[in-house]
Amino acid sequence: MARSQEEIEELSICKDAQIMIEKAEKDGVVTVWDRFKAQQPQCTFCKQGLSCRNCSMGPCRIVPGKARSLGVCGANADTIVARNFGRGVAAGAAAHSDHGRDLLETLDAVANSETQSYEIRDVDKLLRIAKELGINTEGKETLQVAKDLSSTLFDEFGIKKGNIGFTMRVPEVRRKLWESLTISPRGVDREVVEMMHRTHMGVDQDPVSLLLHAARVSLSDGWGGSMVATELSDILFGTPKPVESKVNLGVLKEDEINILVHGHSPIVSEAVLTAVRDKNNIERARAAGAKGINLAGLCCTGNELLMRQGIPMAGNHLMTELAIATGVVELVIVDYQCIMPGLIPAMNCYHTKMVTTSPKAKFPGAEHVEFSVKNARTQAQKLVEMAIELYKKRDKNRVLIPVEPVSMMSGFSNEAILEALGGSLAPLLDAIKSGKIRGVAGLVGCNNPRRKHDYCHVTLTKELIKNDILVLGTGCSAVAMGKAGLYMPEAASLAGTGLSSVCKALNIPPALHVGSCVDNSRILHLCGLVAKELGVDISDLPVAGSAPEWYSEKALSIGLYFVASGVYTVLGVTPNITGSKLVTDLALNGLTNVVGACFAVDTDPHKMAELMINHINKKRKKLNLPV
Ligand code: XCC
Repeated sequence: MARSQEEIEELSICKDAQIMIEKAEKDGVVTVWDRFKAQQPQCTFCKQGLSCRNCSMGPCRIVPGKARSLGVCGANADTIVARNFGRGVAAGAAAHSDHGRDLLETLDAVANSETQSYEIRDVDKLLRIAKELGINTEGKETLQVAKDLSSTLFDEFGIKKGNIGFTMRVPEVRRKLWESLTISPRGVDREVVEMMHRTHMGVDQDPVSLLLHAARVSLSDGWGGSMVATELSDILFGTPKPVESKVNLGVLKEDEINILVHGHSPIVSEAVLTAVRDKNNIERARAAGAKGINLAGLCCTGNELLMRQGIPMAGNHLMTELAIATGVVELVIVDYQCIMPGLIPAMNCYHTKMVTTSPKAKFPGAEHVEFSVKNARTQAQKLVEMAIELYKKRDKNRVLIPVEPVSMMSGFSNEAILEALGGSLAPLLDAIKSGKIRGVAGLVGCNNPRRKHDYCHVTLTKELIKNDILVLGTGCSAVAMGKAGLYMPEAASLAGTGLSSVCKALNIPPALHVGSCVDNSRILHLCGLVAKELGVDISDLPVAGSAPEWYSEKALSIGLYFVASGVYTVLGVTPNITGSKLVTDLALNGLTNVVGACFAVDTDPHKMAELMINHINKKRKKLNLPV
């Protein structure tokens, strides 16, 4: 039965989503909300983390305090919950870091002149990062430095000895704390493998020990794999600078060929962009009756293109099927992560084709055009030609572009923030000390059909900026803020007087788009820089993090590396750990005594804001700053 208008408004705060949910229903497209409904009621054992299928004596489902309080092997609820959580963190860290490794392989191929498809666009950053990691750059050719850097970073993935190089960005006091807890991150490959080992039947049964290792895994992602992904993406594709663009489904164009890139890595999307801008292809598109070729992004590969190239953003995670339902999308080109298999039946309702490009992520029903570092240019050309052919099949009677696009600013890398501040952190620190900016919040993560789409992201951001807290956004959270108009300097009118005066002086928005999910490493780095400048630990800073609508295992890793780095983090969706009081207490309280920060969970964005503001005030008081 079709949903009423009220029901649709309960699903999303976004006009484009609301209109398209209705059209999708009419067109017979099954969406994530339909499948979510069909899954109800969901398994309460799994929800609490109390089911285990790590071995074939099971699967087991634990009922604490009852006859079934132990699994067949004898593992109790605490062990099972901690093991499940640890495996989730490991999967998330692996996803980010394997993405980082793809960038590394690309840099290596460029360094060894094995590809014509990519180049080094930010040589200054290459030299800076190489020096930071102890590589001698004196008198060396650029490509030699790139070779040395790639060889150093390859070693770090599985590290031979010691800790990963970027941990030098952390204040010494925190590095020592990590050492004392034996959670200093070694290479991500090693940490993830060790987590899989520990969670095998009959290995680590101690929930505290498992959680500490989960923290170590996450740190090897945040200060390792993700940071490598960010820094190498900047070196290869350019370090982002402030740029204005557009966001929401209104960026799609009725009179042009529309190509969407979806996934995470910039390696494919940058190659597609080059082909889309090729004059001959634009001519071909015109010959096919279109005015041009329009490239737009979805999710994090969209964020990568938006940050560096100003390419418009069609939407975040829950908008991906709805984008197809506009009927104007010729091609969806995907790499990996967050691509719902539900896109395949959705595209089958239209002339749209989905093309997979990574050998790691194939989807039955999608065409596979495999990209490698060497063939990216030719494969991208093939895809653009495919889109031009598909345009001829578009059914003009089934087209609906639901709204006008909204303007947004993007491109706030740490380098760009420093430049906006006149080259040093001093103005930011002064503003924090005076209380004009009371603190900084990182708002990150996904959408989840458990929450009204974008409601928590937007409401929480508005509350924070109203209270003079500068918001840094990444991932799908950033897209939500962009759509709500919070990424334009004019949004300063929604901020408190202090933050608003800073924004007006610098002509920046009160919420800054700092990138994709791997770019949470930019936030970590900034925290490290500020803490070092102030001579304190990261856990002393008036900062907080939040993933208000998270769904993915990557978000688990992100949340945990923020906490393990000393950043209090509020989640808007409860992780599957409530089956263990011990693990839940540790996450929500106990971790503070261990790493100086913990998680909080609340589903109401107003209460989430209150928690974050109270935390920031507490930290300000401790630093003797006005509250
Ligand atoms: Fe995926 Fe990165 Fe989550 Fe969005 S925020 S749903 S992880 S695209 Ni990364």
